[in-house]
Amino acid sequence: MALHRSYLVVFALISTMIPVMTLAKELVVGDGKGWTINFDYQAWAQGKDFRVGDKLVFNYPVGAHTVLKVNGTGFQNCIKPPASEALTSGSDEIVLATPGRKWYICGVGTHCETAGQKLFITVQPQPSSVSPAMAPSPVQSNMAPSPVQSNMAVKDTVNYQLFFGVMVAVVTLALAF
Ligand SMILES: *[C@@H]1O[C@H](CO)[C@@H](O)[C@H](O)[C@H]1NC(C)=O
Ligand SMILES: [Cu+2]
Repeated sequence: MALHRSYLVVFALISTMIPVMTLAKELVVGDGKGWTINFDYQAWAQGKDFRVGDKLVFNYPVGAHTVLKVNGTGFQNCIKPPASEALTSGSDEIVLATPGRKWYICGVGTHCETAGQKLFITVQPQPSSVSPAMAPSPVQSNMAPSPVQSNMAVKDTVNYQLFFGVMVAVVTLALAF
């Protein structure tokens, strides 16, 4: 019985962590194809949910490609920043730290211009219900209602996940003792 109980306690602890664990995910750019030429990265990004805290992984043979973060103009016209800014490890990881539009291009040859090796994504904010200090405070202003509304919806979802995890934990602990 003691062993059985400790299993339940572990399960309860894991349950409370599930919502936190689902908050960040790893996205392999191009999936199995990786970071390469003649691949439609806009189609790949289509419908995917990019959130602050998520991680992009660019996989490619070392030397074949690089990853450069650029702005919208750089993306449009394939303007390469200095080579010293390039990621070159062949398994480059980028944690999406801020919301908004992000652009990445390859710095090798004319891969960006002629082979479409460029990625554009929009990162959504990831409101955290764990640290209320980070949540947007209700401000009485003339802000457009739509972004506020969508933020609230995301926050509600996260709150629900956390609530569900805590409920499972409480019920499990109640059964254990
Ligand atoms: C975009 O980046 C280029 C350099 O790659 C820079 O010259 C330009 O000023 C930047 N544009 C904006 C709007 O920041
Ligand atoms: Cu390339």
